[in-house]
Amino acid sequence: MMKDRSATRLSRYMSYILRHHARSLGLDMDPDGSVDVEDLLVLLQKRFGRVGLRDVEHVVATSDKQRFELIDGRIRATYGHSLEVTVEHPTVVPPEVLFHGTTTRALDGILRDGLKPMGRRMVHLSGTVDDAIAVGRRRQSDPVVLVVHAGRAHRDGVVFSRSGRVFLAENVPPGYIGLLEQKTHDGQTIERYSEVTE
Ligand code: HQG
Repeated sequence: MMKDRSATRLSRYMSYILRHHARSLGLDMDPDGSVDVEDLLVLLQKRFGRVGLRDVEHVVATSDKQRFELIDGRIRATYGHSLEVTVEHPTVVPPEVLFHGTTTRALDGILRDGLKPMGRRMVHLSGTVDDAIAVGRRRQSDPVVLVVHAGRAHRDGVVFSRSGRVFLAENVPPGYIGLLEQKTHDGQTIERYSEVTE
């Protein structure tokens, strides 16, 4: 079986292809974002040498965020696309609060314009502070964590859907976004939501 590190490298490259570059790399991608897994394997083998269907199946089955779906020989990324694809996710009544990990640099824009999909098709939100911190750490070691008042947004008509443990929305207006402050007190982590007021 593959080592975790190889599985992560394979998973990252699969995400890169299936979310962003399938078409420019010459893969025949359906409108639902799926490609023939054998065609994907050819690209993976070009990059990594010996990679087989079992390795891809391993990555799909062990992806902590259920990043891929492999059905009847066709594989697609479940979220995160910049490519124009239609992945139907069930709409959900979201938890009262969701979280979003981001950078200090992005903060002004987000508080002014709300959360926008930027380079992707959807805004991605986390169900836990830990997940949001992990998302933010891709860009900044001490990331900013935002609280999204998803329950209130949903009641006001913002549509949320869900892909595994990732929550999705087309955008989140600034009125539903606050800052999370995390403080450690006597060894315990205390979370406090603070609304951002001008
Ligand atoms: C920011 C990974 C300025 C937003 C992650 C983020 C996630 C704004 C960046 C998933 C803005 C976009 C997606 C505004 C949003 N002004 N900046 N109005 N609105 N932004 O990578 O959420 O692990 O497209 O805060 O874990 O970081 O690869 O989105 O910093 O789940 O499966 O613009 O991708 O999933 O960055 O990441 P991204 P994201 P995987």
